[in-house]
Amino acid sequence: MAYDENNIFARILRGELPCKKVYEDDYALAFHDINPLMPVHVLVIPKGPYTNLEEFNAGASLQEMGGFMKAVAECAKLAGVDASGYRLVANNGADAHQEVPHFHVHIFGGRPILGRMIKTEN
Ligand code: DGP
Repeated sequence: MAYDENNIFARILRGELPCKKVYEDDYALAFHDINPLMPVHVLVIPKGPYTNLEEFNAGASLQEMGGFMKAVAECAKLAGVDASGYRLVANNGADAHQEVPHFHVHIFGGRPILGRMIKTEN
């Protein structure tokens, strides 16, 4: 799939749309989700133009990939959930209902998550 240069996260990266920034470095930008589902709900996005994990895996250097994971860990620390725990989610592709076509990881935390892994229908 061709990367959509005008997706919302691309526009946030270019500074065309505002965000509540949590963290930024050479590899990643992190900001609060506009529609938080938990007390802590942070989105971490790589800076490169990758629609999903497949494109990230195919196109990003190991430095970019490693830098991105380091940023996720740093954001959990900055959000104050590194000790209490948190859940990482990456909705990847149509079956996972990925809405924004720029690869991203959700950090959910700030209270105990009800239940364990969600068992979906069938
Ligand atoms: P998903 O692609 O399904 O993993 O979810 C995308 C998430 O992005 C969703 O939780 C809402 C969030 N989101 C959508 N538009 C914006 C926006 O303009 N600003 C921020 N901060 N979050 C957004």
